[in-house]
Amino acid sequence: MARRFTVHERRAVRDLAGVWEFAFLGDVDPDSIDLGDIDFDAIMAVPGCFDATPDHAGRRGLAAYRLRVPVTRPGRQRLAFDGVHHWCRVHWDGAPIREHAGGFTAFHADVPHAEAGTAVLVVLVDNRIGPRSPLHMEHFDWYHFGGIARGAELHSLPSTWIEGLRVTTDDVHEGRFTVRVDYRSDEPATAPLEIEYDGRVLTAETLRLDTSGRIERTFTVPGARPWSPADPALHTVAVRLGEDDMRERFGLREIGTANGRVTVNGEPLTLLGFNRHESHPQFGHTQPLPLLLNDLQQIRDLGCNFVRGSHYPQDPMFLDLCDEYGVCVWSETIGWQYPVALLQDPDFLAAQRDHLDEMVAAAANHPSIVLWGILNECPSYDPAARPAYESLLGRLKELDPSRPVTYATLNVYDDVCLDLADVVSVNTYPGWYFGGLDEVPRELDRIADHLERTGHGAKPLIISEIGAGAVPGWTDPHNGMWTEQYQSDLLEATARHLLAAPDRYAGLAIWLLADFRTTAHKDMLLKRPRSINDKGILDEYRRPKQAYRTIRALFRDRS
Ligand code: ADA
Repeated sequence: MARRFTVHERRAVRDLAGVWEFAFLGDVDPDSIDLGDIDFDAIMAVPGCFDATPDHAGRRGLAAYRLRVPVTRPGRQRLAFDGVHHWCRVHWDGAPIREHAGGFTAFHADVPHAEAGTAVLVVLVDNRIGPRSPLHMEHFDWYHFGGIARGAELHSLPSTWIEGLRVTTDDVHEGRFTVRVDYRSDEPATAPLEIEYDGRVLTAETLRLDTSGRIERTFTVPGARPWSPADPALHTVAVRLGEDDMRERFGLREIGTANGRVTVNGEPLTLLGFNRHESHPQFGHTQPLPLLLNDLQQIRDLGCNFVRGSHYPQDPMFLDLCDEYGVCVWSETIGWQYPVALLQDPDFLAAQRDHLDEMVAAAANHPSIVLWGILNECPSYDPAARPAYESLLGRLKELDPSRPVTYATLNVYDDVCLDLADVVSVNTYPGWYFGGLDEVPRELDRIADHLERTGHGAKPLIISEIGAGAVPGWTDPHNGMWTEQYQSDLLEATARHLLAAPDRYAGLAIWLLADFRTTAHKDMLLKRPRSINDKGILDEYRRPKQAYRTIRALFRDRS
């Protein structure tokens, strides 16, 4: 996993990023494919999205990637993928070893034993919308790119290895935290354990290990600097267990809610920022480092302290950078207006749950993540959907009781699940999908009044989407819809209204940071000039529109 620090120093890790052999196979059934018959007649970047490249732009179907990998340490091998869209089957020397569905989360594929030499890795990747990838749907408002979109690595594991490492803050003021190490071992074994914090050994002991288990140790480091957006202090924990090791960066901090506000270390913080899609005309869902840095620099330049990762888990490197820059993140599972029938379908829910588990496993140590979210704009107004909300929000609480949970509702007035969320998050488009500019303050008041009247007033309220389309460069003397001026006026009205009442509005995520390609579905295209959702204050190449300057002035002046 591409991170801002070295995760393993003892464990042998090979980065598989580079140019792989490639074949686009088209509309065929993966089960009918004989790997030996594939003609790898092209090459493809990993990480990368094949349907964002000129040769395969917009094509859907099965593709095959191949790489010859040197195995230098015999024994257990682990292939670690950070995200493959939308479905894949991984083969090691011709044998299938793992299937995975859902593109925005990490997974791995293990080979229990490999001899030293060269292994042939083939990954069948399917970017079609269909039953193999139950989380993806055609009518989402974004284009689903396909491919090995995020990083890939080969790990050679020793006979006892660390499976996961979690650090949680117990008391930010006392500097108390717990380190939880999940391990596996081919056989029961005795192994030395060492836990280091910022280069200082906190414990060194010898342990008797079973074939799998969890080691938990709590430490107090008096005077340890807490993490906050104003002072994003980070610490490193390094765990060495036998011949294996793992390190993680974390921040000591507590997130809570009180009196209608989100709190960081007990202090209320108004969350101000944008929704962010991971999409680029040339790279698809792949996020090259300069692009991530660009986004972070513009987010900071705007005076934001908040990003909603719409509508799926964001790139691990983006989260690392948010940790460092002190940007708070709402991390949500993939979702977009799923119909109620899907939310009642046990297979779909099982897939959502697996995906949610993967999101939390990969991202729980990031101090920047202040909120977990699920199911953007799904039918939370329909009692038939409530069990799905109960189950997924409940699962989040079970996996991580330390963070508030939320979901963006499309219809707050009829919502029947608000009691299940710690933070009420409302998507609304006054002045765009309904009413004119004067509707903006009216609707924002109406929402806050409604929540107060219906007994949800004590919960923080985040306006999780609001915005207007603007065709880059478009002006007209009427300042009509799609002009940069209209977008700027609408966002100005929104920001002024919210900034004046921090006790009523705990946060704002403007829709949208940067423009992105939408789905190829006709219903959506007819509402999206250039096939682009253009409610960004940046265009898809990150060039600022007029609203950028407007919001920058308002956000930066707020203190
Ligand atoms: C919804 C949705 C977004 C986007 C937006 C829009 O609120 O959550 O993903 O589709 O509308 O641009 O209309």
